[in-house]
Formats: sequence, C-alpha cells, structure tokens
Amino acid sequence: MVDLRITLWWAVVGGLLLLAPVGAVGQVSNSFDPGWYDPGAPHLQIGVTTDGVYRVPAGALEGALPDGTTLADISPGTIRLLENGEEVPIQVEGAADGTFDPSDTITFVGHRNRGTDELWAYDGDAAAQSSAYRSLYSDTTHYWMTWGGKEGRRYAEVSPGASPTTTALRDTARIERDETYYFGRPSSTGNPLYTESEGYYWRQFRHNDTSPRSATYTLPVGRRADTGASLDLRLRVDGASSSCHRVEVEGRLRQPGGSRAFESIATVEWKNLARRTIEASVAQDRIPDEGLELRLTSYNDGFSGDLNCPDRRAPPTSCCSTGRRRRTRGRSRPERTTMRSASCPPRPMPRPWP
Ligand SMILES: [Ca+2]
Repeated sequence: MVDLRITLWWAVVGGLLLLAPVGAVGQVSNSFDPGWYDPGAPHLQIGVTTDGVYRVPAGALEGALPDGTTLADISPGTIRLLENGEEVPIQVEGAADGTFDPSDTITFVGHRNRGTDELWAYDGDAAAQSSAYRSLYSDTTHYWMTWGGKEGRRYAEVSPGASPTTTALRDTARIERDETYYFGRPSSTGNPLYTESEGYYWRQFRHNDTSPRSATYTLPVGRRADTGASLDLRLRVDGASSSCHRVEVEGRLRQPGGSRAFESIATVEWKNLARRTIEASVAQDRIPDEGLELRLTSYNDGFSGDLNCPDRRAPPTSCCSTGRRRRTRGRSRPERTTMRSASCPPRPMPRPWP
C-alpha cells in the first residue's frame, strides 16, 4: 500500500505588489527569555489572529487601562509595542502635541501566531516539523503595549522621490489546509511530544491497486507579470508507508491558441517513509488569469528500476498486511505497525478514503 500525505505548496511569483515589505518580527527560539517584561510598568494586551495592518484609536483603549490611569497620563512618545518579547515599530498619529488624545491612533503591522517558534516540540529538528504555517496551540499573537519609560520605536518617514519607482516585486502565494492528522513515523521514539512529520496534512492518497489517484488545486497567482519570468513552485509530500511512491505535478497552462491544457511540470519518486519537496518553475506568461490549476497524481506502479520496487502490474502474490496498534512509552495515542507474511487469508477491503 502506498500512503502519501500532501501538506502544502506555495509559489513565488513576480508581479505588482502594493505593500512595502516589513521586517520579520517572529523569532525562533528554544529558550524563553522573560527579560522583556518590566513588572513595574503598565502593560495592555492586544490580540491579533490575522495578518494585517492595524490602527487602534486611543479612545478604544480607555476601558482597558489600569485602574486610575487615563489617556492623559500616557506620554505618546513613550508608547512601545512588544511582540514575542521584542519591540516592533509603530506609528502614533497625533503624538506631536505631546498628549494622548482619544482621536489619536496607533498603527502597527500585526501577525497571527505561527508554529515557527515551536521547534522545541520536535527536539529542535526543523525537518521533523510537518509545517510551521500554523501553530499547534493558538492563532493569537498577543501584542503588549507599554508606556512611561524610554522613547518608543517608530517607523521612519522616507521621501517618495528618494528611490526609483518599483514596478514589480517577488511575491509569495501559499495554500495549505490542515484536514487530516498523521501521527508521524511509527518507529519514532525518544521525542518528547511530536514524532517526525507528525501533524496536519491537506490530503491523504492511499492505493491498494495500480489505479492512479488525482486531485486538483488552484493556486491564486493570476496577478503575475505577463512575461517569461519564472513562477517557482514548491510542493511538499510525505510518504507514510514503507513502499514506493511516485507523484506527478501537472499545471493547466495557456496554449498558443488561447486554450488551456494540463502539462506535466515535475515528477518525483522515492521509497520508504520520507518527505520530499517538489520544486519546479513555470513561465508566468503561461499562467491563466484565473490562477494556476495544479493536478497532483499519485501512482502505485511504473517506478524506475533503481528504486528496486515491485512491479505491481505483475500478477499479485499471496500475502497480506495486518495492522495492529501499540502504545509508546509516555504517549496516549496509538501507533500502527504493519507486518507481512506469505500465504495469508484474503485481504479485507480497505476503508474508503473520502
Ligand atoms: Ca495628541
């Protein structure tokens, strides 16, 4: 049986982009440093669950201030905003008069919480993390606003005429859904919380015969440069059985007459429990305006000879697979092992996968 997990893909395209890049503020750390917190200073919590630019009117903060504190007690120049223990730049509109008025605003770039600082759950092994796109625990990033100390970090103003006009930037589009849970490698031991590749995946492809399994997904990259510049595509797949795996990626591309047709973009094959990242490039002027439709097909035959895989088109041999469950030390979840032997009873029909 071939068992594949599809977790995510993303593409980098060149195209028009209206947002200026901001510095990455999410930090990867295996050790928690509480030094950012001043117990003698006031702190006000602002939760963010979606990436975006946020503007908070001072009047909206009035009800959240510590007892006995009013907006008039806050010197706007000392307002600081902390994310994951580090100060991030903000813009305070209305600060020039030195008073924090209800109509003044604080603007900052907010990021939802991701799994980028959760490598500790995988013993610090980034290759074992199925995806850092979402946190295992919470989508909420708690920003802490404080004031009353040193001057806060602010965005600098730049002259629009100081740099040449930018007409195109590289952008990244990513699609990922977390719809099936994979318990990771059945033989993994010793990891405190998560095993290699454990986590959520978009889809599982299972084979019990040689019929290919396909699924299509649309990458929203219609907004791209109409040139031969490349769209760089990355797709992550994970083999969840010890057999052979072959995956083909096709893209529905513009044809000379204006029609669209699927063309093979990349094929990867491998053996055993292992992850593969498929990388390929497509000329952007071949991508339809409605986006790039990708067709993934998983095959259970036709492997190249050097993989030393069984030819599944040959008559089947008499064998069976038996799943049994065991518990690992300190873990509450079951894992599955597979045993094979010759001359077994007929194999039960596998449970259909939606
Ligand atoms: Ca003011």
